[in-house]
Amino acid sequence: MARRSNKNIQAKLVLLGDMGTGKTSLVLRFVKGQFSDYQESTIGAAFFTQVLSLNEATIKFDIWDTAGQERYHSLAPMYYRGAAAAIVVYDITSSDSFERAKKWVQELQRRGNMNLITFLVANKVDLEEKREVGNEEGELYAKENGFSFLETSAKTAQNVNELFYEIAEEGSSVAPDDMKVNCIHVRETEDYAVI
Ligand SMILES: Nc1nc2c(ncn2[C@@H]2O[C@H](COP(=O)(O)OP(=O)(O)O)[C@@H](O)[C@H]2O)c(=O)[nH]1
Ligand SMILES: [Mg+2]
Repeated sequence: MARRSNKNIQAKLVLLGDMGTGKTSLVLRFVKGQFSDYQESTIGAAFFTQVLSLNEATIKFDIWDTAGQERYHSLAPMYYRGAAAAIVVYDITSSDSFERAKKWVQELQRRGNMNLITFLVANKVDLEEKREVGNEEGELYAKENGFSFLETSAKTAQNVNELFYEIAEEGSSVAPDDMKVNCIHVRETEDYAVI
């Protein structure tokens, strides 16, 4: 029986959510293993890449970290259109940021691609004493809307690698077999399949 060769997959990933929820911090924790209490606000959007190796595939993430301010809202479709995965982030110490995350979830459901791998992420769990949004509240909302859910801390690194590994696992499982999935191009092994 022919052995399936190791797959190379390229996946566009977008982070959405209110300003200050920790989107940039999550990306920097994942890409560089760093955290700063004085992270500068993102202007427009920032771009990062990171490669993850799984047993069955190597995934290159093209990560678009958006700014989150309302004035950049009209640019968002440019980032989530054609994306393989979207992470909607809120801050557990801010109910407002949870409300804003719900708006992003609704927007993705209306306008995102049907096969988008979607995560609702409750960040800053290290600030338990300031929590305004309960774990169950986030989890239930995610479940009702077909999103995966994780609580994270960019500060302590809790669940940050897990988040990206889960996305990579999901991405690699859809990449080879379902050619109908939007934006997948499986090419020769040296190239990356774009999902
Ligand atoms: N305590 C704590 N602070 C965080 C965490 N993630 C981000 N921050 C802080 O929250 C602020 C906003 O983070 P930033 O990554 O710029 O948010 P963004 O606007 O969503 O990109 C910064 O001061 C970060 O240091 C976290 O997990 N825990
Ligand atoms: Mg930012």
